[in-house]
Amino acid sequence: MAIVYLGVGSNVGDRAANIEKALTLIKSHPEMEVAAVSELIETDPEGGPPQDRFLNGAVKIKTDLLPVELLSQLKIIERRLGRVKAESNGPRTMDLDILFYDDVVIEGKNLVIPHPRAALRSFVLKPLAQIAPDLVHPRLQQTIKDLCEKVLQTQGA
Ligand code: PH2
Ligand code: MG
Ligand code: MG
Repeated sequence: MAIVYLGVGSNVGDRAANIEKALTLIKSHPEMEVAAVSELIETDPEGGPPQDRFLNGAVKIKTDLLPVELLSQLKIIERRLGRVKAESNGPRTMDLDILFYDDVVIEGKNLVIPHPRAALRSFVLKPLAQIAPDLVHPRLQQTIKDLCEKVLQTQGA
């Protein structure tokens, strides 16, 4: 089974309820097992147009789905929660991102793992550091705890 870390985010509608529903759908999926869930944190939007604040969290799952299969299942869950295709980095009811999939490195057209901006974003690293401080970023060879400390030092967040 692969160990996968997901980033969850929402900044449209009832953000906490959206994330609860996403977690329920992930938990009830026959090929995903939830192993840990971080606290949800409120974060300022990074990039994109002016928009409301996000609730962000991180989830550890176990799965036998391949990375592309997992991506398409997560997109189905995003759509079930009302996600519509919108501008890049714009507001969204639900965003489910694959951050890490074991220590796999993939540079596909539609899927890049580790998530290309995971190591730069405090809204990803802070919740992830709660559930996986010692996880080593397979490209950067640094732990989530160290990456998180660096980002918080430079961003003062
Ligand atoms: N997601 C984005 C763009 N900006 N900012 C915050 N704080 N949280 C997010 O989840 C987020 C973002 C695109 O996926
Ligand atoms: Mg995202
Ligand atoms: Mg996404």
